[in-house]
Amino acid sequence: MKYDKIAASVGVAVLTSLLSIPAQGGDVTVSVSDSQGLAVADAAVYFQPLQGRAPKGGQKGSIEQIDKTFVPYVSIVQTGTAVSFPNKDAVRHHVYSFSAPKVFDLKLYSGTPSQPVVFDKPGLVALGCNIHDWMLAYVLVVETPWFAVSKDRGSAVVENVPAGDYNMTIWHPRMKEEMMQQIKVGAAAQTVRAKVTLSKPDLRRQGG
Ligand SMILES: [Cu+2]
Repeated sequence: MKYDKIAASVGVAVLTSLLSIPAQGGDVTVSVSDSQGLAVADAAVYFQPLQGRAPKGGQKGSIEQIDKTFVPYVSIVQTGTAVSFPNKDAVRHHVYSFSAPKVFDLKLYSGTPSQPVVFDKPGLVALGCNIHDWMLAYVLVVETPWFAVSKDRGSAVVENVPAGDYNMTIWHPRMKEEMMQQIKVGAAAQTVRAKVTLSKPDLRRQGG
């Protein structure tokens, strides 16, 4: 996905509208667009409650290598999540991270390494491959179970968010810094529109 013209300022506009039927925990759809109004995919969105603490979690995740590309490009997981790295290619990969929240090294392998990687500290982790320099992906590790990544049409659906006040944070590889906004979640499903400024280049390159 290409975004060619980028506004200089960090512009943020959030608009909330109530939509659907009341439920115990409402789904919150965050619709992410850039300064030109184009849908932004691969934006990681998470909600942290202003009162109380988010329940602990940590599930299982997976990041595949397909056609010498990490799929998905952006993942968001809760602290404690075990992520496996299935290699779907005929060539071997060597996946690593030098990022402080999780330094690891999965030496040259085919198939799926037997031990998943447990992301046990919050923060941003960049992934690379020693063999294929252009391979790049991100794992954002957060201390909340309420998160999602936006799809091609810019929508990130955060499911079953209990009513209350939250800090909503949005991060994208092309944003200079995270965007934070306080939002009120009601009993009903709702949609939040968020405008982000993509001022950094896309660092992904095509490989051979
Ligand atoms: Cu590789």
